[in-house]
Order: sequence, then structure tokens, then C-alpha cells
Amino acid sequence: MRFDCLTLFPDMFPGYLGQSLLKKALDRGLVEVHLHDIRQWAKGRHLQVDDRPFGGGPGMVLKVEPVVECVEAVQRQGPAPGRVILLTPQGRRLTQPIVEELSAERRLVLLCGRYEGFDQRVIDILRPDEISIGDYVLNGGEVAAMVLIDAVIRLVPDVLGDRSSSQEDSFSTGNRWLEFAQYTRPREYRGLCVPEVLLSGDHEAILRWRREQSYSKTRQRRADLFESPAAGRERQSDQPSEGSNR
Ligand code: J9Q
Repeated sequence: MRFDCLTLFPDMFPGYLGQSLLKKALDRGLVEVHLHDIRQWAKGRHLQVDDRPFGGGPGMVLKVEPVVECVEAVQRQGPAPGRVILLTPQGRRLTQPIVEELSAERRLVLLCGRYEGFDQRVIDILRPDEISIGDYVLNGGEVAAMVLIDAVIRLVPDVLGDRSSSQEDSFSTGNRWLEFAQYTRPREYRGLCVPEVLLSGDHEAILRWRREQSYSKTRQRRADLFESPAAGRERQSDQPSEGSNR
């Protein structure tokens, strides 16, 4: 799968790209990430990419020509134009079903904005899929693009290797349960002990305990998932299973 990130700050990406799962996926050729500096499509002596809004008001607006021409040039590279995604607080909220849908694409072109946003004609011309990662204010779309890449590549075949199924993770299709508490050695730390049942070797009892953990945690913390699991989701199981954790 190929990602193209269009940004004024390409240097924000390599730290993330060089780590862990994504690095391995890049090294194995399962995923490609290409960075493009929008400023390279700017014109004039000052290579201006933003300007003051018509009608007045605070902040700067990203200019239409460099952004549209950057996206079009990037889309001409490679075999397919790819699906254009604009990271913006005005988009539909990223959920696991959307992540699943995006993971089926061969190529995603991620447009990261800054400042007060883009000239509206960027959106009118490119008709991007506008996506938000949540209701909070970021300084730009770069971190949101990295969140999207992180979520999507986990679903690209072979990226997770032999780490068991991503389908078992909370929020994946078919799982609406939060994860149960996990423990590893030592058995006791500062007087806090691992629950006896986990040491019992009784697999039935362990399964029951974990289900109850997932169930009560979900009820307490995420009444929304508990009451109306459908929220943006298709299938779901009615019982938390062993698979509520990895
Ligand atoms: C570009 N706040 O916020 C939530 N998802 C994306 C964003 C965002 C932002 C500012 C600029 C994207």
C-alpha cells in the first residue's frame, strides 16, 4: 500500500516512520510512504503558500494553486491516482470501520493543512474525502495523517506478522469490548498481587474472569459502546471473548 503525504512540514514524519511496526513494514516493502513538500509547488520570489483571507479575519489561508498543483503532480506519479484524503476538523470522524475501508485502497494521498485552513476551491476542485481524528484542535493535519497511517497499516496483510489477529483488538469489527486487565511477572509488587484466578491454570475460569472484566469496564467507561454498539459499526459479538485482548 502506498501513502503520499502532502505537507508544509515533511520533517515531522521521519521520526514516526523510522519506528517499530511501520519501519518493519517499510523495510519489507509492504508499505511505502512518500513525503511531498507543498512549498515546492509555490510560485514567485517568496514561494508563498498562504495568504490573508478575503473578507478579513485572523490567520492565514493556504493558497489554492500550490496545493492543487502539488496534489495533481503527485497523483500523476505511480500507476493509480489514489484516493485523496484531507485531514480536517470538518471531516467525518475516523472510526475503525472507516480504517477498514481505507485499508482496502492501493494508494492514499493525504493532504495535511495548517493555519486557518485551505482556500475552499482546493476542496471544490479535488473533492477529497474529509476526515477528522477527533474533536480537539491540532496545529495541523500531520499528526492526524500519522494517526490514520498507523491505524490503516495494521490492517495491511502481513504487516502484523505473527502477532495474533487484529480482529481481536477493541473496536475492530466484531469487537465492541474494552480490553481486560493484563498481568505479568512478578506475582506481587508493592503489595499488589496478580488475581489468583490467572495463576490457577483453570482456563474456563480465566475466560469467565476476563469476560467479566471486559464487560464491567466497558459498562463503566464506555456506556455509549455498551448501550448502542452499532455506532458506526456493523457486526458485533454479544459476549466479550478471550479476543478482547491481543
Ligand atoms: C488539520 N485540528 O483535527 C482533528 N482531526 C484533524 C484535525 C486537524 C486540525 C487542524 C488542522 C487537522
